Amino acid sequence: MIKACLFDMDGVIVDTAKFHFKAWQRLADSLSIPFTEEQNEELKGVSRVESLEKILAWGQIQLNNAKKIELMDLKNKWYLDYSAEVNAADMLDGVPEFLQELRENNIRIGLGSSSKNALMILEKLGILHFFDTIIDGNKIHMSKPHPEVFLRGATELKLEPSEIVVFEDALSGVEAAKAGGFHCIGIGDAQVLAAADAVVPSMEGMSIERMVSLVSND
Ligand code: B16
Ligand code: MG
Repeated sequence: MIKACLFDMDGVIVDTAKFHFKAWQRLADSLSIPFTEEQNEELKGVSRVESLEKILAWGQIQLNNAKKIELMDLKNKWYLDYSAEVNAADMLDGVPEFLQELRENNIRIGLGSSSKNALMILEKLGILHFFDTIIDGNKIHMSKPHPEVFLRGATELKLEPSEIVVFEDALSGVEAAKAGGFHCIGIGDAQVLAAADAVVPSMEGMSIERMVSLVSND
């Protein structure tokens, strides 16, 4: 019996993943570190600090903490510039209708995002009121693939992971959901997200009936 859904934000609810990519790419360029879309896949769902550490490791660059903080602030400033105009029209296809259907059927809704900007983005989208709980990068200590973000969501909803479906676009997030004992539907590339119970290309056409049928065999 599915009683709640936990949504990742970047790449599931809204296409802000492209702004994270653009901002990290700009930062990598400024450090003359080559940075591909394939490498970016490894940053999805990963915290800001761990993302920077990975990029610096790829470029074999070592920096002190003060410089790392400066670079993270710069990346976040660029991310905020790129996402400044985000509004309801930027929500990924199928998301508003699915949130509405969940609400009408008393299936609870939570956010499980690594982003420290999640609240601000949900506000811009005008969908804050749908959420019974919001767990974001400000509330967790361990980044995905650690299951903390989703386990905290389950605790706040007072439900077991087996009663919850996680929607994720990142391999780190799918791994986090499965490590926590949740059902998980991957949004995106079936090869990248093979660890999910089922993978669909997008949220378009998502419904309670479809969700239940996708996770019914795991
Ligand atoms: P911030 P999600 C994640 O959000 C992004 O996928 C990841 O690319 C980003 O580095 C991370 O949030 C931290 O974001 O810099 O805004 O705190 O996919 O878990 O919703
Ligand atoms: Mg994501």
